[in-house]
Amino acid sequence: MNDGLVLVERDEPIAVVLLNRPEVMNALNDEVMIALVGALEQLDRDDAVRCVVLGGSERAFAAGADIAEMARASAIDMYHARRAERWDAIRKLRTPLVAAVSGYCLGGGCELAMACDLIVASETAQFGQPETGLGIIPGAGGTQRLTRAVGKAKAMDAILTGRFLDAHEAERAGLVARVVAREAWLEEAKAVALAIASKGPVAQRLAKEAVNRAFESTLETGLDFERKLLYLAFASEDASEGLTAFTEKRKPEFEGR
Ligand code: CO8
Repeated sequence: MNDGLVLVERDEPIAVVLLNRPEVMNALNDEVMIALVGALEQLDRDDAVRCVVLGGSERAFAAGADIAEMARASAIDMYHARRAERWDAIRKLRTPLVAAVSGYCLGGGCELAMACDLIVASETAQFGQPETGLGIIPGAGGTQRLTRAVGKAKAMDAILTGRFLDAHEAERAGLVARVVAREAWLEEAKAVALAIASKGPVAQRLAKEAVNRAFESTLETGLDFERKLLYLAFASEDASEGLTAFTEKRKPEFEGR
């Protein structure tokens, strides 16, 4: 059980997971991360859930790792806390993950949003990696994922000066997929999740894997990987159903097989 630190609502074919530590702007302490990863892994194993929305509150997606917790920690405490394993677990999820970001999305919060497959941001969203102001650096992918998303110039600006990117700048820079109205941040993210959930589930998982591989391989290796996953997709019942349904001018009924 997670003591309400993470709220999970299943509304098949999607599920919504909300961080719930409002008194500290959803700061990510160990308890929250354990509860979050547990909830996400459970949903990931559930075939009825085809896309997950991960959000915070209107005021903050998450204002970073818990600074009070880190202030008490030694380097060896950090090492023993096995935090990296939790972040690796998020990276290994197969189910598409949509970050619904409203308000502050900072430090580990920004890293968490970037660990999702795409970000839907309220016009109120503020993205930042302010760690150097605390005398540390991003440690859950901020220097790597932000740089890949927005390029060196903007990443250096954000990480070295601590400047926040608002939702529109983040969208222009390639960090955010869509900017939506303040009051619609969660509903729009759910609509995106439903659109994702309406496609072939096996194909969605393979496509996610293929896109992520683009960051870790040469073009030739990536193209080869994509082709192999396409052949794998052809072996699925979903592919037979999707292709046949088109020729029969009807909506496909995917089973995720
Ligand atoms: N950790 C703990 N508590 C926090 C955090 C945080 N990250 N952010 C906000 N809070 C708390 C505040 O202390 C305050 O508590 P209290 O009411 O008891 O004083 C409450 O939330 C409300 O915050 P503010 O009063 O500061 O609200 P403001 O509206 O004035 O400011 C800000 C909002 C701008 C978000 C401000 O709170 C802020 O700057 N927060 C810190 C942002 C930050 O530096 N984040 C980076 C943290 S470091 C990090 O994330 C490293 C990741 C490494 C991951 C490694 C994994 C292996």
